[in-house]
Amino acid sequence: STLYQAWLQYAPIKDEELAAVYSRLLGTVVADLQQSRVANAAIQELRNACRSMLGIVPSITSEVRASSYFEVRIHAADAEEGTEEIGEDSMGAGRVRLGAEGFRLEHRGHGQQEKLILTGGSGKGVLYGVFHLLRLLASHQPLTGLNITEQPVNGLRMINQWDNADGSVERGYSGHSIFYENGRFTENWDRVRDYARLLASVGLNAISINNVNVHEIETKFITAEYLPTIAQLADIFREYGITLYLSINFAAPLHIGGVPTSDPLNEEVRQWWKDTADEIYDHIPDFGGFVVKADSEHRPGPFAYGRDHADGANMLAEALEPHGGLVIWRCFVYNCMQDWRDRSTDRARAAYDHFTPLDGRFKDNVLLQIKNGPMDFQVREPVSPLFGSMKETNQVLEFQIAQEYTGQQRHVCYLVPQWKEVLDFDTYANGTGSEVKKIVDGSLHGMKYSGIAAVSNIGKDENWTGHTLAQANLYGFGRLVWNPDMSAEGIAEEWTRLTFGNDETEVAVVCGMLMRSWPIYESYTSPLGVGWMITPHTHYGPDVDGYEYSRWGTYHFADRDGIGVDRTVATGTGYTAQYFEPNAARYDSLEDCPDELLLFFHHVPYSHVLKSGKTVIQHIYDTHFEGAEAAAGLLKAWTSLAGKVDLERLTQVTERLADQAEHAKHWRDVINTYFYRKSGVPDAQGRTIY
Ligand code: BDP
Repeated sequence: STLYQAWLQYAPIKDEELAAVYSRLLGTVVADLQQSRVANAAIQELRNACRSMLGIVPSITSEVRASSYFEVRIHAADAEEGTEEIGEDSMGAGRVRLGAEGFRLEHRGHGQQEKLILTGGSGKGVLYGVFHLLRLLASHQPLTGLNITEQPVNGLRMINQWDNADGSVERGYSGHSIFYENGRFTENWDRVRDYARLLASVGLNAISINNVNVHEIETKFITAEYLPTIAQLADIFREYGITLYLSINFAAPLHIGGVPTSDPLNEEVRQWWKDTADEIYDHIPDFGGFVVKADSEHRPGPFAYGRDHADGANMLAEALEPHGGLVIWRCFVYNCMQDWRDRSTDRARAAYDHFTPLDGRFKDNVLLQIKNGPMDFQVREPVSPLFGSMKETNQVLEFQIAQEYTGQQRHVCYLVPQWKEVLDFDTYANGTGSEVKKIVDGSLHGMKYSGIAAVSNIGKDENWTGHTLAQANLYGFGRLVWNPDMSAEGIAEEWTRLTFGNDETEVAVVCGMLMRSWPIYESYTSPLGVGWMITPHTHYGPDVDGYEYSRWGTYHFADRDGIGVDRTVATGTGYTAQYFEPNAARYDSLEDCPDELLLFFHHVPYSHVLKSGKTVIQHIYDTHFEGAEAAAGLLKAWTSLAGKVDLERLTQVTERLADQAEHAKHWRDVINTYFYRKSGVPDAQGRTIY
């Protein structure tokens, strides 16, 4: 169905002239694929796509017979290293080296004698090149004069599934897991394969298949009982260039290993992990490694034994090292049982306080995975000060595609613009030009391993993501990680064309909706960077004081006089000092702090005047009235597409947008009422607030 096909619709191309040009070029594929399974999967994709878009099935040959053809080859003899020089890059900026994951796509000749040449640095390069070509076809682009070389900017381009063996998905908003059901694997390999295709089509190359909170059954995934099945999964992903990882339970030796402890410095424990790693690699020779959530939100970890995170991570790294495996150690570590009367425990400070003293102590195959912000995937947060602050440690950025705090895929919230702000943020770690994107692509500090990971937003729902428009976030994540310099609009447009077709009105309407959606969501939820104000545990819907007096520590400190968290050095938690200058001074200063983050860093009276010229209280009222109206506007924009979008998707998205419009009013009323009653300040425009 159109829901299921997501952005791989391969809709028939009705423009006959264009279809003829494409068919002439792609009718014959001259291929030298060196038995690469990945490249062969790519060719299979090409054939299926051509059948669907052009009504032809390209023939595959090893020698040139037609006058026009598509030549596909793998260039680098040493594909692993990928050091072969193969020509000018797309910007004409001299010779470039084609890495193993890179490709070059080139059009030569004209008229009846033209050819298209795809060169991959390896089978994976071919795969990415074919998907690139298919994007061009589906968006009806000309191929004449094509001459591009592309390489992924980030090495690790990873998806984290938060799927549990019982079939539930932690923070999943799209139905149950596609991998598990009632404690077993679904063995719906077709669906898994289609997921692999979706991921590969946007260049993702790694997946961890179980929740970071590892429960009883998943703890045993690293044993002979489960490894044969997991090897089958790894095989499916391997065909699409995707490496499989597992989340592990730090206390596994104790729980399933028959060892009386999980102390990372204990010899028996270390040996157990080594033996376990050996066994895993017997089943999955190219196994990626472990994702670890330790000493976080009641998960076990090295702290129980008086050890630190470096001790814990290095023990696992040592076990994986002989096999080339990686340890991806998460930095989401904070005291979730803190006391709001003790400001020194500011949750925002925690990751930096825990990890920076360990810089230089981690083994080479350890990567620290850091959430984009210091809290937890809020609609607006500053960038985590950990980025750039550990110059001798591999760093991976973690985003959340699942919209846990941004409407849970019932509200539309296109997150690529938010992610871009993070990637473009200058940390000043090495002076001007030390953007987060240069830290996580490894270039700033010359790191061996680095990249970007994100929590997936897919499940068993027919359309994968619950809300069809939420597919744009999964698509956008992959594209952005491939090349962080792509624009959010450009990605939105690509996705829209591939997903809904090339009707210009439709493209403009859908892209416009996507681009407005994050600011709209922000405007009717928690204001000025303060975050939260959501229903505890479910994290859906407004509850201003839900976490205010809770030990989980996500406060806004609103009272009758003012609101905001004082994180300054002089009078607050001192969090601002975790940034490099000039960011530290900028955030610390009430005058210089950007409006959108004001309440994250400062506690101010409601009468405080923002840079916008409005008082804080009036800003709250205005944005909430405007936001609710704008949400209704999204519904209106969408319904204007009736007759253009197929009925299935039209109805489905209409329902969600109608829900969102209603829910936005609810948010508006709850937030405005709360602050009106707290502050007693009436709305300057005299609108009704209850
Ligand atoms: C929070 C989620 C929680 C996750 C945790 C994590 O609410 O379910 O387990 O992050 O990242 O956002 O470990």
